[in-house]
Amino acid sequence: MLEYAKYIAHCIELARLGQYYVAPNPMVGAVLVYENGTQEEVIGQGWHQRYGEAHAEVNCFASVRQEDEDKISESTLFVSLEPCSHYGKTPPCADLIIRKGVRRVVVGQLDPNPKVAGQGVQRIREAGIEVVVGVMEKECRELNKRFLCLHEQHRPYVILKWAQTADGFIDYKRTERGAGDKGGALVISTPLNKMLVHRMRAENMAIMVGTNTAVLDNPRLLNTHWAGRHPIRVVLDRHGRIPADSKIFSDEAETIVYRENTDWSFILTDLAARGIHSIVVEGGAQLLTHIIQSGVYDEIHVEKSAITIGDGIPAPQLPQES
Ligand code: AOF
Ligand code: ZN
Repeated sequence: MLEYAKYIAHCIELARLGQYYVAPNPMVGAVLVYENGTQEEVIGQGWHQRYGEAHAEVNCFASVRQEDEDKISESTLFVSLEPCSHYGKTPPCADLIIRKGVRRVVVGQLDPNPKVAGQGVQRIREAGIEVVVGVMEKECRELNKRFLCLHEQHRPYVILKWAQTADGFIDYKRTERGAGDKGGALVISTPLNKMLVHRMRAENMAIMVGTNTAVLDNPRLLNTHWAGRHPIRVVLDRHGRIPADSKIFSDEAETIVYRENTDWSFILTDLAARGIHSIVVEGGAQLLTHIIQSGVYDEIHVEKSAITIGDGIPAPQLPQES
């Protein structure tokens, strides 16, 4: 008897190999296991490697050696997400699975994408193949929390992130770009944390700052210290205060500017319509506070430093535990 959870856990590991390259698609892994009496043998494995390219199941079947082809009909396909049933950038995985004629399919969780949403499983069952759904579902959901948020809540997954001093400030009080009274933005993050911040930029599709941060800090908001892509930059500029030569408009990455409507729920709806499944908000205090008060966010990450500065811009208040 195959231990389903063990193989779905393996699918999740494979899926993660696509982490920085598949957004806004989900990360998906697949394993094909041949069972013969008490013996079990992995005869194929694959994962979704890059947006627009082959799905996990396709790569899994393609990895099967010629001499193992005959074993497919006695094998179980494990896949961390429901196989698709639609013609997208690739043909339906459900049809491929039926054609390959596996004995059983074990699925981590259903795909909430309305183009799939249970139809993949239904089609495979209708072809007479046993389908088991919901193995390691919690772990599969955690893996694709951003993709799930986009399809289930119709907005990107939101992470709020800032660094603060031991006495609760996020920056000096400054009124103009660059040299303030202490010579520019306060550096709170350690080099290690800077790297982790860039990893966060790689893990999420977009990064956002408010007008003051864009004007005073003149940040680039790129991912230069981790693998993967640059995030899409999002900035508010209601009063046209951000100079056109600001680094945020550099051509290394796309930038979305909200000018008229800067309402948080409008922005989330608009980002979702653009297929953006996740966003990190990096400041400043005013924007972070506004979002915390709106209640529409998923995670808050605060880096607390040992330094003190005595006076400055107070860090946002964390929401009260309820
Ligand atoms: C699968 N296996 O490995 C992935 C799936 O544009 P396409 O054709 O790549 O389709 C993208 C959609 O397919 C995506 O939104 C999600 O619903 C599903 N992803 N499905 O069977 C996979 N990555
Ligand atoms: Zn597919």
